[in-house]
Formats: sequence, C-alpha cells, structure tokens
Amino acid sequence: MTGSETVLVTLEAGVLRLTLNRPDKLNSFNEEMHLALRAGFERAQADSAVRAVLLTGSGRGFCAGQDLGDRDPRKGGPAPDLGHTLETFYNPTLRLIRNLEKPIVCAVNGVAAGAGANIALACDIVLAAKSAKFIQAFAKIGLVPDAGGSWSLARILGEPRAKALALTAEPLTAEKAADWGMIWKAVEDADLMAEAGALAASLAAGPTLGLGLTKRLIHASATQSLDEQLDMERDLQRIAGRSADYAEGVTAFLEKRKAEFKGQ
Ligand code: T3D
Repeated sequence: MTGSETVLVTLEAGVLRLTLNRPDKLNSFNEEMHLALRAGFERAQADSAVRAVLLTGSGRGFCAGQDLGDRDPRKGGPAPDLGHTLETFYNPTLRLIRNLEKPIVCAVNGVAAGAGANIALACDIVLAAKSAKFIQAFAKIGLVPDAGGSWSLARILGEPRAKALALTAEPLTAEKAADWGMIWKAVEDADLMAEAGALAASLAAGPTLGLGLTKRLIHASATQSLDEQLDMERDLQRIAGRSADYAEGVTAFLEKRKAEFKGQ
C-alpha cells in the first residue's frame, strides 16, 4: 500500500492495480496524487511479484488532468512555473510508465482529459468504457499538450488528427478512439473492469521477461532503421531464448499442456 488514499493500490495474482482516487474532482492531479502514482509505478518496477499493472480511476471519471483549483490565478502571486511542475511531477511518472518492462493495461472508466488522457495513452493496452471520452483539454485553458501527448498523439494518429484534437479540444468518444487505433478497444461500461482485469491477469501470468523485451523492441522501432531493429531483435531474442519461460513455453507446447510461466 502507498501511504496515500489518492491512489488505491492492490496486488493480486501478479497484477498491481492502481486506482486514481479523487472522484469528486474527477481524479485530477494534486501533488499528493502525483507522488502516490509515481510510488505505484516505482513499486511496479522494483517488485518482482508485480508482473502487470492495471491503471484505472474511481467514480465516474478516469482523470481530468491537473487539479485547476491548485492553479487559481485569482489567488494572486506570480504565474506558476508549469515547466517546473512538469519536470517535477508529470515527466518522472511518464518516464516510469514508458520504461517499465512489464505490461500496463489502462481501463479508462470515464472522461480522460488533459494529462489524464495522455497518461492513458502512455500505457500499453488501453480499454475504455463506451461512455468515456478523451479530451485534449489544454487548448481550452491556453496550454500545450503535455504528459507526452504531443509525442504520442502524433505517432499514433498522424499529424492531421493529432492537430485537430489538440487545437480544438473536441471530445473523442471511446468508440471513435478505437476506430482510429488510439486505443485497443471500447467495451460496454458494465464489462470494462472485468475485461481489463482478465486481460491484466492473463498478462501477469505470461512470460514477463519476453513481454518486457517486446515492449523495448517496439519502443525502439520509433527511432531505429530496419537494420538496427533487426540487430536488436537478434540481441533480445538471444536473451529471451535463454530464459526459463522460453524453455517452459516450448516444453508445454510439446507436452500439449498450458505453459506455467514464472516471469523469468
Ligand atoms: O498545471 C500544471 O502542472 C501543468 C500541467 C497541466 C496538465 C493538464 O492536465 S492541464 C488540463 C487540466 N484539465 C482540464 O482542463 C479539464 C477540466 N475539466 C473539464 O473540462 C471537465 O470537468 C470535464 C470535461 C473533464 C468533465 O466535465 P463534466 O461536465 O463531466 O464534469 P464537471 O462538472 O466539469 O466536473 C465534476 C467536478 O470535478 C466539478 O467539481 P464540482 O463543481 O462538482 O465541485 C469540477 O470542478 C471538478 N473537476 C473536473 N476537472 C477538474 C476538476 N477540479 C479541478 N481540476 C480539474 N481539472
């Protein structure tokens, strides 16, 4: 458990479930929630008992980005240094999410706005309730996309759609997000947590080392040539091929039984 109620943390059957928990503020980020979420992903990285992460939100929203109550200009004083808050709070968590070599499932249970939308997009497999919406809310308040959104949106959607979403802040439905390939799938609201939980559990029972190396390869493809990628596949396959899970996977296939991976 973290010491904060702003992110609920449970570990069951290898799945670390992180639930953003400020429902009356649509799970928007205050400093406490930033630190608690970061602590959750640090634990995911350090704890070998964690073999997959499931990120979701409590209440009717997933996450509405930064808590704007903490940015109220009417309180006076100098303008906040938002570059400092990104560097201190959002960016370390985004880097942890991106670099975690274990699968991260995100169950977007309701509206995902601003940094909340982009944190969801940083996860590996995103399922969303059909009632959920993704909003690049930054344009509504004079900010630029952050939490990796300017990078992930352009990569996932291409410039035309990325620009339209970011410049208009128009809400994108979960179904359209799935049609556009921005998320894995939109599911009935009532089925979301069961489906996301089952997916996370199945990934947690998988060959964790190989899954982590697979993530590394796919991430590297964004900046590498085919030649470099082929070399990297060779190197990482060498590592995967020496793992206990590979031996178990092949043995299980030959013995016509289900593999029992240990994550090593
Ligand atoms: O500052 C930095 O560190 C830089 C980093 C910035 C990252 C960012 O994320 S900037 C973008 C910040 N987020 C937004 O601009 C979104 C603001 N919220 C909304 O536009 C809407 O709430 C939604 C479209 C997300 C949902 O609309 P709706 O109609 O479903 O709900 P609502 O009535 O607006 O919100 C429900 C409650 O949550 C409400 O509180 P109340 O009136 O019932 O007491 C509302 O004030 C609160 N809430 C929603 N979003 C935020 C929030 N409170 C504080 N901060 C929020 N971001």
